[in-house]
Amino acid sequence: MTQQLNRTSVNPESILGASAPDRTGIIHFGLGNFHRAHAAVNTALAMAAEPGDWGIVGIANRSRKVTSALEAQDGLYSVVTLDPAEERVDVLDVHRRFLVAAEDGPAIIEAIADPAHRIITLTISETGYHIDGRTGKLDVASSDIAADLADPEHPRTPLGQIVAGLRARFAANGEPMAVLSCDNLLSAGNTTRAAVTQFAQAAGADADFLAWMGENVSFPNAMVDRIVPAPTDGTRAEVEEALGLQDDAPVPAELFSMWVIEDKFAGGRPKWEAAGAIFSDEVEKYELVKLRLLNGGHSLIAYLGGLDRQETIPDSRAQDFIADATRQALEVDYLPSIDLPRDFVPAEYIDSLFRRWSNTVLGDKTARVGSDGSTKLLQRVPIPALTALAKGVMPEQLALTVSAWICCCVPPKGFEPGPIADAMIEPKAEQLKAATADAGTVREHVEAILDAGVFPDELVANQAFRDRVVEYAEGIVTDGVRPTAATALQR
Ligand code: CS2
Repeated sequence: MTQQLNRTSVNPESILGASAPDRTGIIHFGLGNFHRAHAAVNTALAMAAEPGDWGIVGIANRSRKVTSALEAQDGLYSVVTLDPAEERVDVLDVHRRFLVAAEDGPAIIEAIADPAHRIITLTISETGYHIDGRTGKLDVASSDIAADLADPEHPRTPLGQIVAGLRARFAANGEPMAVLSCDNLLSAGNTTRAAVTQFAQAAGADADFLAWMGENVSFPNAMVDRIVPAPTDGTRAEVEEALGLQDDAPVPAELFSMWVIEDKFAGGRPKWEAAGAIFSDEVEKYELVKLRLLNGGHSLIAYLGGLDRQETIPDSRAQDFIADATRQALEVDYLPSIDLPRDFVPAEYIDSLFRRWSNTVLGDKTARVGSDGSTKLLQRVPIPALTALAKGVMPEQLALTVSAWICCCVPPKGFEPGPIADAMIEPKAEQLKAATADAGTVREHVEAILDAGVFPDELVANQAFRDRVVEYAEGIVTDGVRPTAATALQR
């Protein structure tokens, strides 16, 4: 029988970075694949370069599945780097304790109050911030947030737990702290600060606490980037082949990794630059480049690919009609909306994206990228679309992105988008299905979705844009995705 990966079975030479000291300095919300292949790797490497008390307390959202697997392996797991030119397996040893947000509220609040902890990092996905698409503010009516606001001392959401934890910290010692979002958000730090502050205000926090938070809790902006698919049986097999060990929590990832961070850490930080992270005063520009070109392009590839029944992103991107639509989306619709960082060469960046999207060894799934569309598109589409519309230009590929998302994830009655689209998870599916219950035609269906509060009013009030989204959805339903994409391309 193959031995389990743990501290005694693994060869120390395959451990990435030095083993962290037992003391923890970072509390991380969202123990998913992305965190484990990105910030965790950077932290392990940073500690190898400069030892420090930066072990991580890892908090899973709901289930004990990952935390139990990691606990059984002394917190160790492997990252399998899958690149056409290189494949490698590294073992990470940087998490020191595991909790589950839905169940361990008191322990999480206590951990945030503990002055040993100086940074909170977040990968809770766009959905975890509960942003109201219409107003851009915290959606206090969403059921999870409303439940936490009704009982703010026993919160179950990351936002509620951060606020309760910071209030306890203020009361206990008032030590400074940084809250670092590692999600694909516009101005990630500012957005997180706004969500945390709005939650605190709605929960009745007093002015002294809010003033302390304003001065002592920093929210650095950051751009994060690494394509990390969900693990498969193949990932486990790679680990077993490379290490001769069984790993029940491995993570596959591409070779590319990038992290651009604003250097605003009120309580100190690991030497992340030793791992390749870039500290920059142009973070917001990098965030836009990545959010619009990579993530915006990714969404279009996923929805066109889903409708074309392509299982993976490289298979989708290999279809000429998808590559052409994506290139036009990037060059014509997204690029003009971005104030570029110094020395940034868009053509090189776009070429590198097409290379990364072609990684067949990685085999990223179309359904992964297509999931959570309502909350992802809110970050990617509205501002560039409004920027183009203000110049009198119709952002054809952005309209097509929205139409293709609707056809995949909340399909009009009688339209079968196929198994790939069916596998995409849409967090607002119930709400959107209810909103479209009375729709008879594709136009009525699409308009009901546009009016359901996913996007800002200013965008959905634009009649020309609405008409285009309707037209492309009608085209997809009647003629199919390929002729419809051809129409959009020729305009
Ligand atoms: C993707 C991202 O899920 C998505 O929509 O665009 O997960 C993407 O793979 C990462 O942001 C890459 O850094």
